[in-house]
Amino acid sequence: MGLTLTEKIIKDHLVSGNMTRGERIAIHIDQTLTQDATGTMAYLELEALGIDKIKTDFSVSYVDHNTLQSGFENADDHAYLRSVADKYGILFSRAGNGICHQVNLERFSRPGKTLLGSDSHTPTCGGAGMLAIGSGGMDVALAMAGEAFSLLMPKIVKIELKNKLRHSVSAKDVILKVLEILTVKGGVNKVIEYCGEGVKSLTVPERGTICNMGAELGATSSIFPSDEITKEFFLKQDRLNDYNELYADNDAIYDEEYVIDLDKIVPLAACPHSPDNIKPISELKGMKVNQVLIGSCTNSSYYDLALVANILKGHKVHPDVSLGISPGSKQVYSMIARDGILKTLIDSGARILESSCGPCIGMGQSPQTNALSLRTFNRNFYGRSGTMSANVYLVSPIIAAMSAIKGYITDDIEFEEPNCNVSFILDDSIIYPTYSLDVVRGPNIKPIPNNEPLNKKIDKRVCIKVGDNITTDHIMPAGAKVLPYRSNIERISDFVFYQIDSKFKERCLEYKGGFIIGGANYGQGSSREHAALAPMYLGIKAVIAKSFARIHKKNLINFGIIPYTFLNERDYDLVNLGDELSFEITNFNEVTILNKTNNKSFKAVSDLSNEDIAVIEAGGILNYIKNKGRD
Ligand code: MIC
Ligand code: SF4
Repeated sequence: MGLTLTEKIIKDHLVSGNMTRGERIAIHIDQTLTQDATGTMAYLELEALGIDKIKTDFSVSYVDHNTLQSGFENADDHAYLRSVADKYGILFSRAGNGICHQVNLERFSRPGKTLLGSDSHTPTCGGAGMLAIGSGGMDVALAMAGEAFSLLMPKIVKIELKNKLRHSVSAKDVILKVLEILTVKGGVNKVIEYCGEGVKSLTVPERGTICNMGAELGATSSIFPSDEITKEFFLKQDRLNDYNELYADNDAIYDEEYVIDLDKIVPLAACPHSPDNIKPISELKGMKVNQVLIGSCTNSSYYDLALVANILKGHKVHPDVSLGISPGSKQVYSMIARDGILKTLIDSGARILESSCGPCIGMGQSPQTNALSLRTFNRNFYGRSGTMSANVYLVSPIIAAMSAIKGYITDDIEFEEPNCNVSFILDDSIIYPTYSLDVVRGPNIKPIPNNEPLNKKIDKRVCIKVGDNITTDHIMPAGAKVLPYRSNIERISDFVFYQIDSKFKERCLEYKGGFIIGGANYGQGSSREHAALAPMYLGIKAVIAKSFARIHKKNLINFGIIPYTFLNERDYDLVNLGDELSFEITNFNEVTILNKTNNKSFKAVSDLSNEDIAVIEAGGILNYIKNKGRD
């Protein structure tokens, strides 16, 4: 029987379990990546594991998120990351070198290898035939320490691409189309594999765009075959040695199959406040635009910016629009400078930003009150831009550039396809380890708070009840006010849920901890483990939801919070804010919970493995490892 791309890679990396869909497996991780906003925690966890140096082929620590330094905190984080990388043998991509996923795709991706990253958009490297998975920092720390990564053997979805994209339609529209079909819940515990004739017309960065936003489907990963196009990319990156060919077998078996005709795709937008709220641009034409932002790990390649320059050439940005552009990497930045593209962008009146995540994570560039902001990014969650009244639409760089000129949403400016057959500039800012620095710890870098072992008799109150598709941005917001505290859990816990319920922390303190009640797909979005760690710090014992997003569920377990689902979804209606819930755990995977406030009972279930249970009983993975003793 033939194998899919995913199965081929998993087979080569399988440490335990067998490749039956839905079964628990563990795989060997070849490479890891972290970024600064999740990295400080990941490296504090790595330090707590007590190893001498990392055991992966290599690991890279990026600084790209918290580069707006409006106090000492972020700069202290950078210094900590640089020193800890040196101590453990990790490559350090300093601030200015670019956004982790763009740089990793350019410089470190390898077809057929596994990559675990403490960022949900890690699957971007699937554009070069890697099995790249996002996770919490703890899982990345464990992978660096040589532990296998455990996951459910994913279902595998085949998306066959036919024909070619038309002029004015781009890779971004392809993934928006997939989001329209599968929705933000459609990819949970699945890998999306792309194949077919249409794949050949997409460059590696375009494939990267499609895999990147697979995160918005909730998918474990997304992957393209490694073919002649991939080879060409590796040749230009002077990394031909890292290339190998990789295709799925013709008789491979998939769990779901879709065919998308690229020729039929039209320019699309994801409307507020969800990446799967898709409408064609033709329905949005004429809406007045206040801000346009081009960049992020989704759309910041040389090709994207060359395209934008070809549209902006000879035009000025509309007086009512603020256009910001961030190149994805130092490589892209220096190439657009060399080729005159940067000058065209500057001449148009665009504001050129640092090569980092910037506005995508709310680090600056919050739009004006009630703004319509067009972004080439991947997330338009409520409040993520930093302006609660703003409406963010996600579009391709083509639509973004055209609308910046006109001041309203449009798709009808003539432009020529850019010539992207140019040489790459390979001078990156990676610092190689010397194993000689002492770890530098500024005053804002606090130890990871400890959790108590679980008391199996739980009688506590509901601290918050939320609806469907709650993101980790709702739970633990980002932005310039909050991100400086990513290495200080006590301080960051002030902000848990604060944009949707400013009394949450107060209630947790009053009730001495308790429960979160969630709807479907609870914890979608970012991999930030702070969305589990800070609630743990506030005494949350269990989240009872209709269903969970993959990464967040694992993060809850890692920090000793039980992820329960309602056996009957309608029992969600039996619980309200402030209710007192009581249960005793005899069988972890099924409990009867008594709601003492209305005297009604309901069942909650979980699919925890024996190891997950032991981790939760210990009060989290760090206690579990401490108790067990590292081999
Ligand atoms: C994001 O896009 O939300 C982030 C910021 O990159 C996160 C990681 C984080 O919260 O630090 C992600 O996607 O995992
Ligand atoms: Fe950075 Fe935005 Fe990409 Fe997250 S989605 S890694 S914040 S650019």
